[in-house]
Amino acid sequence: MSNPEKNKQPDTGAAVQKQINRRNFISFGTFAVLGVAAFGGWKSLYNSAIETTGITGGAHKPLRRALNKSELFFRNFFSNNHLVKTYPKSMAAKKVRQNTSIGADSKLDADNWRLQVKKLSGELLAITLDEIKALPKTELIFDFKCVEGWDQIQHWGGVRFVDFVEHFGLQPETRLNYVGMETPDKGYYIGLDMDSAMHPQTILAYEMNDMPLPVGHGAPLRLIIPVKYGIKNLKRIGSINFSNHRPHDYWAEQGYDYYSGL
Ligand SMILES: Nc1nc2c(c(=O)[nH]1)N[C@H]1C(S)=C(S)[C@@H](COP(=O)(O)O)O[C@H]1N2
Ligand SMILES: [Mo]
Repeated sequence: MSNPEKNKQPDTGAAVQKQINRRNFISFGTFAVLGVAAFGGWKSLYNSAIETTGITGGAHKPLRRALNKSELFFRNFFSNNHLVKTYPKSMAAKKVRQNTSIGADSKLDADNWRLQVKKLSGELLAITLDEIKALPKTELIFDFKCVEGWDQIQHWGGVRFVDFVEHFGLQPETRLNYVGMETPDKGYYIGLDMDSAMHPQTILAYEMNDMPLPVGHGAPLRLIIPVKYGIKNLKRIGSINFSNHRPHDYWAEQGYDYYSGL
């Protein structure tokens, strides 16, 4: 059998060199073009406006746009039918980890505590803990996650936020895009997208391990929202408000992701 390759005239040295030169020229050219494009991209990002600090922490505008896009992406994927994994009670930690208590470390005035809710009508509700405890109780055992890198299976009890909303006639308020919550002294505050607040596993908790909530864990009432990192699980809730613009958020102001979803 004859091999056509074998019969081919070998290339002359000059022809090979010419081909190498041509390839070098093309690959160097491509490299140079990509390099200029990358530098241009970096430079326009570098020169782009820095967001005013406030709600989000001073990111360059194009980066913030990308972050907002990814937030929308996750929100679209996020569905209230997706439940966070739960565990048997026996797996819940007996020694529950405690983290910072900004806005919740002064002495608690339990007798005068009221949950203030601002309605769209302008009416201000002042709800007592007994009124909240009278609503159906939901228990939740899930893996609580802090952005600092730890997690722990914990057992909480309280009223589902959806049940709370329904009981106090806050349906019109939930047509807005955001919920804001603050400690009574306004030292710590969080903003939540409405879908996450209305998730069936979001609870206003007044119990931990079947006992009244200890002060260090947010007595008399704290938020437990398993679709978010710990930073959004506000301890010692003083007030709740609803709006179409993002409520201010303590850690977002420090540059953390506003959505902070899991
Ligand atoms: N009022 C208030 N709520 C807060 C915080 C805080 O500093 N102040 N820290 C948050 C953070 S970062 C975490 S991880 C959890 C910790 O809750 P724990 O102390 O019950 O473990 O509370 C969140 N809620
Ligand atoms: Mo945290």
